Amino acid sequence: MSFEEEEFQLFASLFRKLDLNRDNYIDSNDMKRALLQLGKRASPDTIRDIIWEVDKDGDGKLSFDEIIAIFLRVRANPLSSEPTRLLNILEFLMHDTEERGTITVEQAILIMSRRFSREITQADLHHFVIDQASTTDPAKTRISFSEFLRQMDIARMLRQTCA
Ligand SMILES: [Ca+2]
Ligand SMILES: [Ca+2]
Repeated sequence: MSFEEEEFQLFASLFRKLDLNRDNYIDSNDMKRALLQLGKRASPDTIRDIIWEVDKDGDGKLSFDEIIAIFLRVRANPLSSEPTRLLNILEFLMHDTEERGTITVEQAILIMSRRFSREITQADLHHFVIDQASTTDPAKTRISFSEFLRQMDIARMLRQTCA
């Protein structure tokens, strides 16, 4: 499993950014705001669930260590049934540095390649909803979080059929 220094730094700085009340935890409020940046209005139950899935010590909030732990578990075994809702949110936000609620197709491809330890080739791109990506510049075409989630599902299926 690879965990690149650059990713670790990005995670650390995103964690600091999301931790609005600076208590070194991501709690429901922090998560609510993160989701709003993605254009998602989640119910309190949904937010609690997303946290609960990876809240190892059960205190209802996420420490940096708990987040890194789930990241490493998913990276080690990307096709397992480990929860990925939180990671999808965080990895998207890591690249949405201007807080626009979108990332570029190129960034999405990078996330998918890292998640599934598989290079997403130009030939794969036609499987994705982003048909225009193969014809326009992937560095300039931007996608929403919902679109990103759809593509992560497709990338996972592609990986499964090749595994
Ligand atoms: Ca906090
Ligand atoms: Ca916790």
